[in-house]
Amino acid sequence: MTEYLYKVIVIGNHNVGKTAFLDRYVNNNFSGNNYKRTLAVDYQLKVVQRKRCTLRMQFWDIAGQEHTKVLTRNYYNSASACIIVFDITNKKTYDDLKEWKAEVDNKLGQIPTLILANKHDLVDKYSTDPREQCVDDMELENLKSTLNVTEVFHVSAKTGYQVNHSMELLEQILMGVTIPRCGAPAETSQDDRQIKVDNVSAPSNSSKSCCG
Ligand SMILES: Nc1nc2c(ncn2[C@@H]2O[C@H](COP(=O)(O)OP(=O)(O)O)[C@@H](O)[C@H]2O)c(=O)[nH]1
Ligand SMILES: [Mg+2]
Repeated sequence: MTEYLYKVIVIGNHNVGKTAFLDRYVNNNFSGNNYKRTLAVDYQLKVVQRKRCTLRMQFWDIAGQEHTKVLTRNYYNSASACIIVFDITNKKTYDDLKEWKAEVDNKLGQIPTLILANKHDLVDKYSTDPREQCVDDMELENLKSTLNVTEVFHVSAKTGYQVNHSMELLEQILMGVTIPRCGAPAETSQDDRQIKVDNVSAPSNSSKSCCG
């Protein structure tokens, strides 16, 4: 059974829910206000079993304070994909998205990137006390072209809303099932970014699934 290891960086301002989102996806857990401030970088590993291979995704979760915005090249090195998280109720975290994206482009060039508008539960129309959404859905949709990202999702780490759905797209991108809008793996050095754990040859073309 072939195993593939991918590095995925998770960035965005402090307090938007990066650690909580990963906790929901990897452990199906949400710890409310008990998340400790991420100090530098935390790691989470998600293993997905497919018919013919195992996909290991190593998530690099950063602190995200303003002063850590300019991260070292080491943090970005050989990342296969990127997730940028913001808080749908906090305009500043939305406005800062373009800086985060520019930082990724600057360090890595175009790689598949998902934007997650987290804390959807707070603006959900079914919420008893809904808060205002800091950006409308049309503008969010436009981010795909204005920031040149692969996809944008509303998510909630708290309720789990669209967490698995958004991460299924990431899994498909990493396995080469879906050719992302930008940074097509076959054209960039995806093979360098895809660390194969056993000695079976790597798929040569990312437009086909490596895992079947
Ligand atoms: N209501 C709500 N709160 C959330 C959600 N995700 C995270 N939080 C809260 O937001 C705060 C910051 O979360 P954390 O994951 O530490 O943010 P990080 O600094 O980006 O890693 C915590 O109090 C979480 O409980 C969410 O989807 N909904
Ligand atoms: Mg954190």
